[in-house]
This record gives sequence, C-alpha cells and structure tokens, in this order.
Amino acid sequence: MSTNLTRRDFAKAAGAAAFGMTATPLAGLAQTLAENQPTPVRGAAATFPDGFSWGVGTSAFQIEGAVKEDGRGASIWDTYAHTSGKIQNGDNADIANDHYHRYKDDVKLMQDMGVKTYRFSIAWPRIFPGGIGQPNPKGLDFYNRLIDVLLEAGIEPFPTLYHWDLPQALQDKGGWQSRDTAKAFADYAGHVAGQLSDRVKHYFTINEFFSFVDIGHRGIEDTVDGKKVRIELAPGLTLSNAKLHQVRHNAVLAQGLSVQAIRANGKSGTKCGPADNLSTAVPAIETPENIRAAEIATREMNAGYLTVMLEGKYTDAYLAAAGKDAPDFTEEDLKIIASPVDFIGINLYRPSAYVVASERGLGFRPIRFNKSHPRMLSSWHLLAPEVMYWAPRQVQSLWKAKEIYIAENGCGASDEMSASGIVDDSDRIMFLRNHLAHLQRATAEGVPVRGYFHWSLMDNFEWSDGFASRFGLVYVDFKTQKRTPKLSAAYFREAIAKNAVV
Ligand code: GBH
Repeated sequence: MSTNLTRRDFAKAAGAAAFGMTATPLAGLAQTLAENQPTPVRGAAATFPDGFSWGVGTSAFQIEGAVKEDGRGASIWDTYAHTSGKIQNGDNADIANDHYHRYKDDVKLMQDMGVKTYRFSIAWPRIFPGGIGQPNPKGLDFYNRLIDVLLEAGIEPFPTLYHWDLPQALQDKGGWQSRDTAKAFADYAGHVAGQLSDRVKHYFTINEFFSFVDIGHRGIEDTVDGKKVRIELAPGLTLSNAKLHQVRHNAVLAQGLSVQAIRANGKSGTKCGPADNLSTAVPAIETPENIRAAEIATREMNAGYLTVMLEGKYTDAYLAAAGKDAPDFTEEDLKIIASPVDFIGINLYRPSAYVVASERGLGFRPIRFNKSHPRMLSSWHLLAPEVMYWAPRQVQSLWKAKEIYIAENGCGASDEMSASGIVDDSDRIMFLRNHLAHLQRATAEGVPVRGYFHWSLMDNFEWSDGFASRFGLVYVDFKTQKRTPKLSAAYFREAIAKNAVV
C-alpha cells in the first residue's frame, strides 16, 4: 500500500525541484506520488464526443488592420473609432494586430495549439467597398489566401459574414434602419458563398444581434462601482423604441434572406446559422419547476432574435410589450426570417439571470445578482459557468436544435508579461476549465453541441475598450506585434489533445 504524504514531503520536494537539487529524493517522491494517484475515472468521464470540434475565434475589424489596403471601403467602425471620445485611450484599429499581413504566423499559432477549426469574420467593406454594386476581387483574395493556409494546416474555416463592420456607405443611406440593408447583406452573403463554398462548408451569418442592434442603436446603462456608465457600440445611435424595433426586425430579416442567398449560391452541403449571444436564464435551484421557468424566461428574453428566427413569430408578450412601437412586418417576412438553419451558434459569456418558478406573470421570477457575485475582469462579466450547460440544453429543448456550436466563450483578464517573458493567466484557466466542465455535462447528456470556439485566439481591438481589454489565449504586444502564447494556450492545447476537461 502507498504511504501518506506529509506536507513536509511536499515542501522538501518543491524545494528540491526549485533549487535543482539532487534527483534522488525527488525520484523517491515521484514514485510515492505515482503510487498514490486515484484510479483515473474522471478523465474518462469528462471527455467530449468523438469528432468534437475545438476552435478559436476572431473578427475582421478587431485584428486585420490594413483598413485602406486593396480597395477596402470604410466601415461604421472606422468612423466610430475615429470619433473623439468613443474608444478608451483614443485607440483605433487602423493597424490592430496587423493580421492582414501576418495571417500565416497567426495560423501557425493555431496549429501549435492543435486547433481544429477557426472562426474569423469576413469584412463586408473589403468585398463590397460601397456595400452594394461591384465586388472588389482583391478583398476576396485575402480570404482565399487565408483559407488556403488554414486548409493546409488542417484547420477548418468557419467564417462569419457580419461581425458589426457595416459599410459606411450603407450607414449613410440609413444603415440597419433601412430594409434595403437586409437585402444588401443577403446579396453580399450569396456572393461570398458562391465564391468560397468549394472550400468553406460552414458560415456563421450574423454575430450577436443584441450587441450591434440594441447596444449600437440605443446603448445600455450599467452601474460600475456605483457609477452609471453608458455602454455603446457603433454606430452609437439613441433611437426611439419604434425605430429600435424596426432595426431588430431588419436584422432578423437579413438573417433569413442571407440563409436563402447562401442556399441559392453555395454548393450543396453548405451549412449556415447565426452566432447569437443568447440571453440565458439559469434555474437558481435545479428542480423541474425551475427548469421550466428558466426555459420560458430564455424564450421570452430572446423574443426579438433567436425566438422569432426559430419559431417564425414574435411572442405575444413581445408584441404586447412593444405596443404601438411594434415593428411593421408581414407574414411573408416571418417566413423569410424563419428560413431553416443548419446549426445554431451561441456566444456565451454569462447568463442574463438566475430564475425561479413563480405563480405570477409568465411563470418565472428573475433573481437579482448579489453585489458580491463574483466577476471576471470586465465590469459586465459575472462569473456563472452553469450557463454553458443550460444554454445549449435550452436551445435543444425549446427549438429542437440539430447542431449547436458554442461560437464564443472567454474572458478578459489583466494579463501582464513577466520579466522572463511569460503570461500566467490563472483566472482565464479557471474560467475555461469551469465552463468546459459544464459544457461537458451537456454533451454527456446528449445535447448536440458539435464544437466550441474560444474567444479569442489573441488579444485584439476590444471595441469601445480599445486595446485595454485582453481576451486572447495569445498575448500581443501591440508595439512590436510580438505574439506570446499565455499559459491558458497550453491549457487549451491539453484539453484539445485529450478531447476532455483537463
Ligand atoms: C463579444 O461580445 C463579441 O462578439 C466580440 O467581438 C468581443 O470581442 C467579445 O465578445 C468580448 O467582449 O450586455 O450587460 O453584458 C460579448 C458580448 C455584449 C459583452 C455587450 C459586453 C455589454 C454589457 N458583449 N456587453 S451586457
């Protein structure tokens, strides 16, 4: 039988290792440790299904730079980032990660991590500099080069067609307030699928409806350290309720029209679906009543987005709450919006609420998050990893999803490089491990989650936070463009290699 180790044994061993002392006591300890290991059942229990696809994500505006190169048109984010006072520290994304020129190195970083899939976004204003009209072949060439390098590296490309960089020329004609923008988006999506679907099989249509619609066209108020702060994204508008509802409607219409355009222009077998930041309600206490209450809450909280896309109608509660400000729409619109998708992508950072069942209202009561509820570095980022179990489970129970992807999950952290050049991001590793553990529960119970994309491959231009907020597995020195994998990249590589929570 093995011996029990004392704390002094550990201290001695650690000391010996740290000071490079003689190998003999350490070897003895190593043998004792080996004998004392538990039977490795956890590793077996915490695996993901065979073929689970492990990936990382980025978006065009956040990493590419080269904003004036090869005929790229301006986007609303160029305008916004150059508007004084909008971005922290006055940052802009003119150069960002210079990925446009360094994409080969960045693919190599992914390859070293063992990544199987890469979610990047295609910049609409590179493909159609004016939003509509003549396509710019040089813009598409960049993505052709990137895709070829990815495929050579054994990494499957999963492009997103809209990650918020609307061509400025379309904003000048009303942007998402105009129904024409939805049509223009479908034309662009169809064009891209027609050009790329010989090599690209999966397309995310639109990223995070709530973010670019509500935060971009109304803004939200948050309280940080007792102070009210306004959170906004480009184009930074403050629309009335009626106009905001119409923007939402135009955005989901764009989703449906783009699905039809991709089907019409892509090779057979091309798959597509949205990447939405599902607002998720988590049952505070796991009972059948609360589980049901949370499903009802999630369905209602997403009424203007995923719910209408997947059910083909606005819920009664949504229309009643909108009242006279409800969007103008036709039955035909609803059919288009609900064009069947092949998969549902969800971006998960935190739940929107914990809920319990209630006799009142629609049957749920949201629980206020305690002030002391733990958070990650970003002020909005409550830590509640259970979202990774409940969100995919609800997507399946509410809408019978055939395939689900976690299109984003990750966290910002106060990463600093040590004098010896390493970045030990303990909190990101903790975040990742706990989120993967809850996701693994979902897959073990048969929820059809096909893959996971960590946000992000590397630190990048974090919208209004500029370069002040680091979300990468890879650290980027924005002065030198040097990339350094953080400790979390080693964690992620291990999880991928084992196809398991490690
Ligand atoms: C995603 O947004 C984006 O897709 C990605 O581009 C970005 O870099 C990344 O995640 C990190 O932020 O609505 O109360 O939560 C994440 C979702 C939505 C988080 C807006 C911050 C503001 C406050 N973001 N949210 S709240």
